[in-house]
Amino acid sequence: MTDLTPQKDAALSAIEAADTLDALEAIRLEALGKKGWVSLALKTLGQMSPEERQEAAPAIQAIRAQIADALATRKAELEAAELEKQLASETLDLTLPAAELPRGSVHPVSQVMDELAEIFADLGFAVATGPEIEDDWHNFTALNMDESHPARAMHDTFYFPDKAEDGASILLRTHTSPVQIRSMKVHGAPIRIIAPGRVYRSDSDATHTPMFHQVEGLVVDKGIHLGHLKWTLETFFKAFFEREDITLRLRPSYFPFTEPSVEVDVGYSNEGNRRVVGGHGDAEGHDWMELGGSGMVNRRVLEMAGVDPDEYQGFAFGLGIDRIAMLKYGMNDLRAFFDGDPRWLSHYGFGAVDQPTLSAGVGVAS
Ligand code: FA5
Repeated sequence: MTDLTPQKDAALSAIEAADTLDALEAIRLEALGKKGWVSLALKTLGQMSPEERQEAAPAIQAIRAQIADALATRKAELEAAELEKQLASETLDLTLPAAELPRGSVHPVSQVMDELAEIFADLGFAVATGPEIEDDWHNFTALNMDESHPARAMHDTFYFPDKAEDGASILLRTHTSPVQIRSMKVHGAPIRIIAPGRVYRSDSDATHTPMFHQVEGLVVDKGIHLGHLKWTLETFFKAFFEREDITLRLRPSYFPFTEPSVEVDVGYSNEGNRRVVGGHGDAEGHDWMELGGSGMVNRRVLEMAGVDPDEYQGFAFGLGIDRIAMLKYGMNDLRAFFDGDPRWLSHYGFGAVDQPTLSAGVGVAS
C-alpha cells in the first residue's frame, strides 16, 4: 500500500493555511470528495487480500478522521472570524428613535355610541340590538304603518329583490324603531332600553347619508307621561354635551307609532363655521337643529307588541347619532364620516387608549 502520510501532511498544512471558506471547501473536495485521494484509497481496499485490508483500512480511516476534524476546526475558526468582521462593520445605533408605526383611531360614531351607552346606563337603560336586514312587519306594520300607509313612502327604503319564505318583503331597516317591537315581544313590560345601530335610506346631501346611525330609546311602565320623556332627553343632552345651558324645543309632529309625537330640536350658536350647542335657539345669533323624533308610544304599537295599553304607557325617541356627533365634535359635512379618508379619521378620531370619557356621569336628582 502506498504511504499516504506525505499527502496527509500536505492537506493538514493547507487546511491550517486556508484563509477563506471557499479555499477550505476546495481542500475538502480534493481529499474527501467522491474522487478525492482519501476516497480513492478507500476504494482500493476491495482489491486487497484480507490480511492487507486489516492493516490498511484502519490507517486510511484514521487519515480521513484526522482531515475531517482539521476541516471542522478550521471552518469554525473562519466562520467566527467572518462574524467578528461583520459585527465590526455593521454597527447598529440602539439610541436612535424607532420608526413610528401608524396608529389607528376610534371613529367618532363609535366614540359617541360608547358615550351615550354610558350615560343611559347611569339612567337605568339596558342596550338592545336588532337585525339590520329586517322584514316589512317589524319595520313598518307593527309600528302602525300598514301597507297602504303614506308614511312608508317618506322612508326611501332599500328593498331586497327576493321575499322571505312566508312572502314578506325584506329590507334594510330604515330606522331603529323595529327594535322597540322585538324587545317588547321578548321582554314585555316594564322595559327601559336604548338601541343604537346602523340604519339605511336612499338619501344623500351634507346632512343626510344612505347609511347613518340612530339610537332608539324606549321606556314602558305604569304612569309614564310626556314629562318623563322631556326630562330624560334634557338630562341626556346635558351629560352628553357636558353643559348645563342646553335648551330643547319639543315641536308637535307626526309619527304613526307615537301619539302625540314631538320632534326634538336643540339650540345652538354659530362660532366661525362651527356650530356650538347651548342657549335658546330663538336668541340673537342662535338657531335650532333637529336631532330626532319622539313621542308617547301609540297604543296600537303596544298592542301589536303584546303589551296591554290600558295597564302600561310608554315614551320612545329616535336620535340621529351622526348629527349629535357633528354637533359635539364640530364636523360640517356628514358624508365625510363614511368616506374612509385616513386624514379625516386621524383629525377627528380618538386614540384607543386616551379616549375622553364622561367622568362626571349623570347627576340624577333623588
Ligand atoms: C325616525 O326615524 C323615527 N323612527 C324616530 C322616532 C323614534 C320617532 C321613536 C318617534 C319615536 P326620522 O326619520 O325623523 O324619525 O329620523 C330621526 C333622526 O335621524 C333625524 O332627526 C335625524 O337626526 C336622523 N336622520 C334621518 N335621516 C338621516 C340621514 N339620511 N342621514 C343622517 N341622519 C338622518
